[in-house]
Amino acid sequence: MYTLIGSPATRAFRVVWCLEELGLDYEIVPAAPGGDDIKNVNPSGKVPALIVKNDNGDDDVIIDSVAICQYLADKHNGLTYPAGTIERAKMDSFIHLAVDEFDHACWVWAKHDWIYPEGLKAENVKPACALEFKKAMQHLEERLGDNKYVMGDTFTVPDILLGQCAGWATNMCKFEIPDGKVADYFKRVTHRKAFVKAMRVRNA
Ligand SMILES: N[C@@H](CCC(=O)N[C@@H](CS)C(=O)NCC(=O)O)C(=O)O
Repeated sequence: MYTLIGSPATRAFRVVWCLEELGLDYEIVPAAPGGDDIKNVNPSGKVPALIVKNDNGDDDVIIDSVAICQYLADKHNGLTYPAGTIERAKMDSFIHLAVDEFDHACWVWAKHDWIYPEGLKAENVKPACALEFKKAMQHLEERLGDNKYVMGDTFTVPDILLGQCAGWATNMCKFEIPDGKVADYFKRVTHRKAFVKAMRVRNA
């Protein structure tokens, strides 16, 4: 049984989706960013965190959604490839695409839309984020080719990260997903059973 700290409306959703894909048992402590529940385990106050019981029965804590998803994937032997293989390196580079280009554009947009106080919101940052996101869409389209998922027929951790970021991008930032291969890809990942279950958990 894993304990996930963080509301599923945040990046914690990635972990919920990952846990559902792997068929694992978990409970959620729907802690708000910056609150005591998360600050007790992560000094930055950022969610999510995962509490894992170690062999001595003590709690270990993993912070950062990508580290958590990759830990679960490695430990439960799904959604990934063994370390030291070419497939793993290629998969990791898609993780960086998700974090550097997708997550970054949405996160900076959010900071300049509703997170920063008025005096810190800069003009033209949000259109710049929209441009960065558009470029990321082109990069994904080129790298995806005719693949079903980013690594081919196998669904892996970066598909979860990209799928969650696409939801953010369209619902929160109102960025556009181009019709064609990329839109079809996002439809495919968000029609998975585990995604639908994770959405039910999120909306409960
Ligand atoms: N790289 C981290 C980022 C975590 C993060 O920024 N989480 C947001 C909520 S989605 C948060 O807690 N923000 C509060 C803050 O930045 O102070 C991850 O992927 O888990």
